[in-house]
Amino acid sequence: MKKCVCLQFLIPMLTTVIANFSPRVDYSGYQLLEVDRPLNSNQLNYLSKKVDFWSEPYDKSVAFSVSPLNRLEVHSYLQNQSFAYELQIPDLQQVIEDELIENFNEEGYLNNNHSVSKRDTLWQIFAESVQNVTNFRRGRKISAEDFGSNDNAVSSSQINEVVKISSFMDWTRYHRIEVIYAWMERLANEHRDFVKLQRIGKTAEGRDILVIKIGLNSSPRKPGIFIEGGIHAREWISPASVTYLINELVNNPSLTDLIENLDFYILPIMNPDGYAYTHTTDRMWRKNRALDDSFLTTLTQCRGVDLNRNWGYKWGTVSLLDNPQHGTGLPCLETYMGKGPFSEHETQAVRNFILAHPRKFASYITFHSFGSKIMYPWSYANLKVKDWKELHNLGVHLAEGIFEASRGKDRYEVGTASSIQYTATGGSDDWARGVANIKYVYLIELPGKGKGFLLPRSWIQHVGTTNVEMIRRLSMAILNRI
Ligand code: 0X9
Ligand code: ZN
Repeated sequence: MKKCVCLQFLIPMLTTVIANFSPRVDYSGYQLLEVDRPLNSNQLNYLSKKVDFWSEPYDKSVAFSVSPLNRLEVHSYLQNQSFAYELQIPDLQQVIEDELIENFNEEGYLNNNHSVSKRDTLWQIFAESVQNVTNFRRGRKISAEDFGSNDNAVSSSQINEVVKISSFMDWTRYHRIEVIYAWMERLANEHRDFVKLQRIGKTAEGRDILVIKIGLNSSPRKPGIFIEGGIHAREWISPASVTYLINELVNNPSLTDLIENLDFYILPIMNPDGYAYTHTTDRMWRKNRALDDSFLTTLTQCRGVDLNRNWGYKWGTVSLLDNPQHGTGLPCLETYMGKGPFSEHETQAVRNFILAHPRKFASYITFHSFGSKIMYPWSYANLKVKDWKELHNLGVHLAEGIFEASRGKDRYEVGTASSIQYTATGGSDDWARGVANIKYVYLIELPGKGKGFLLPRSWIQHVGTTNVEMIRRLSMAILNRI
């Protein structure tokens, strides 16, 4: 469960501001611990006041972070309760900073000599210029010559920036949204015959919500697959593996069959504001960054809606006494469901795109992290869809594909949310089945490898490859059944 014990977020924020006036949230001294068995209700009761759960407390193993304030107490409690537990990350801040430096460095633009705050400033300037260019040139070719010298809206040096920034894209590190967007722009321009970029909406902070369509001789008669990633900001492996998939579909000739027979609609970053915020300010942020006008939000000024609690199917069927992980009306918690169903730009954009689309999608896949799981509806309650056996068997077939492609390293569990994780309302998966009536709906929890949301970048290619195998199997199954 990724619920917020808000003090835990408030304290690092305040320490940061006081200590060095940096806007970044500081997780110095925070640890990631993992216990080897599920908690009983007393243990859960005690620990939920002291830690922030990163995984479901009733799971086979339970991961949580603990602040420097509660560290000693929690360690001795675990020892007294005879838990065998692992210290997975001794200092979150260290990992976050290493990750930041690595992500900046090899981009070659911001060299090693700059401090983090200097890099942030440089990046800001860079980002603005990318935004200008992409706003201006949507649908046009990225090359300085194409714009002509009398175009005042953007300068050729700005265009060169976009060309440059798009070339940073790879799968050895976690990239900023500007790099990913510039790369998507370039891809669409380089492969105009079968790749199309579409802006399906804008976020509260004005970022584009971008869907890339990949399909040869595309037509509504071909089955369509909709894939969404990055709905939760801190789950960085999701956009990384979804962009890996985009790259393979476009550039790997052995997948030509797939794009000849199916059309893929891929939204790699469903929560652009949240994703950007995890790079600039708080690595552990989950929600979007909206500030709604509900009474409680106005009172508390707490930002962000959990976009996976905001969809309009069985939205808000929770009570205040329920565990907040199901969805909550409290804006300061991490699973705030918003002031109403589809109150958010991001969920509206995807809903409108899917409902207005001339085709009926055969499949809807949403990528999250972490936990190595494949889940099919329903998620809002302990119920199954009527054709659940079919979804289950296909899920097992996908999990086997991942197992083989990972050479035995990754074993995914398959089931409904209530049987292998926890129930929650207002998820995109339930809406895709319940309202859009899409048959093959799966929510994938990618692996955390003991590090949870801070999966080291050295795993990106591994997860990317196993994921491609999963999507290949899914596509073949759909083609055989339709
Ligand atoms: O809580 C979630 O939204 C998902 N887990 S995550 O750790 N990535 O946040 C699981 C959602 C299961 N599906 C739904 N509840 N709809
Ligand atoms: Zn998630």
